[in-house]
Amino acid sequence: MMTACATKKDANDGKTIANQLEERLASLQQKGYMAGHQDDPFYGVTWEWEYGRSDVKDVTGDYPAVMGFDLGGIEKGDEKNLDSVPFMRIREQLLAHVARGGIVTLSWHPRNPLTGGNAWDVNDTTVVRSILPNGEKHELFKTWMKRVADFIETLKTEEGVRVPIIFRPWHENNGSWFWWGQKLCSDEEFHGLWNMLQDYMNERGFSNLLWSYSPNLDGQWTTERFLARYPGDDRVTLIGEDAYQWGTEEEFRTGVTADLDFLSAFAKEHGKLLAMTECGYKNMPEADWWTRVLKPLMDKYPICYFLLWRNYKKEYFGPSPSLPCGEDYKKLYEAENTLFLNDIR
Ligand code: BMA
Repeated sequence: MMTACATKKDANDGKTIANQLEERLASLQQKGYMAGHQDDPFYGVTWEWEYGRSDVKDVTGDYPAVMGFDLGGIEKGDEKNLDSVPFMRIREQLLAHVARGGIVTLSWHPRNPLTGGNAWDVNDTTVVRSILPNGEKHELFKTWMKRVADFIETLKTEEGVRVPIIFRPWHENNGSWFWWGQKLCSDEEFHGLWNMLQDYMNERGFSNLLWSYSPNLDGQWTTERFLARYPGDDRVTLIGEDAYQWGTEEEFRTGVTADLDFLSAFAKEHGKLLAMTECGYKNMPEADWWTRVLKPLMDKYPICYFLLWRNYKKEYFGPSPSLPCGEDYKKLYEAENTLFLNDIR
């Protein structure tokens, strides 16, 4: 079991818990790629808050290998996150997944620290500047980072050992729909933002965090453009692609192919892991999309995992036995190169 392993290795070889997670991801990647799902153990297309339940498990008989959770709201001291999931429940289910040998990832959609709006409040382009040192909201943002850190601090095994976590802040930053997005800050401000959070987390001693840099589906990367906001080889372990099909299938295929051609070459050259850190097709209009569109794309690249976004009844990205796409997802499950919980522990 991974918990015991992580516990033992904590003081082993000078390797941090994040180093060990990196090695585990690299070695699992040799076997295939892991299936992931956001908010998997909390609710599904037809149910909510049932312990032990998971739409992925209902469809395949197994849990996804990777589970994703979001910290949005923790910065304000809220009891529930932006999608109404109690943080106590996140802690409990994140630790349960690690204990059964699974892998976990955290994202954070913090509110807008300048306007008080949500993460998608993009009317003001001085938000990032305002929270950097000397900015009018710097002190406020320090308390936000502290609350995130205080929560992460509690993510420990029963033996008191910090658990390995893929941490993916400031994602989709090449788009302009979050207050940390492309048009909302300069390259320099974005680096300041990334470094401020990472340096603070490092000061807090979180060597269990594996940092993922995950821009959105772009389709037009050049090295110059990518490097302009890339935090740096010393700051990133995994390069992610967040990619949804919003338009046509052809656009999705072309864009993802261009991105993964670029990102996989970059990752190889820089010794980084690669993953589809968010993906899907909202409310699955085409029952065979996973095996017909997504899988053939992913098969061409050395990705560690793909994370489908949450299954909320009005807005779902994963499978459910109640949906036609459930059958297709089963085929994904049965494929040799897709890994679920039982394949990785
Ligand atoms: C978005 C949607 C929102 C949700 C947000 C954070 O993609 O699913 O409903 O609040 O992610 O999870």
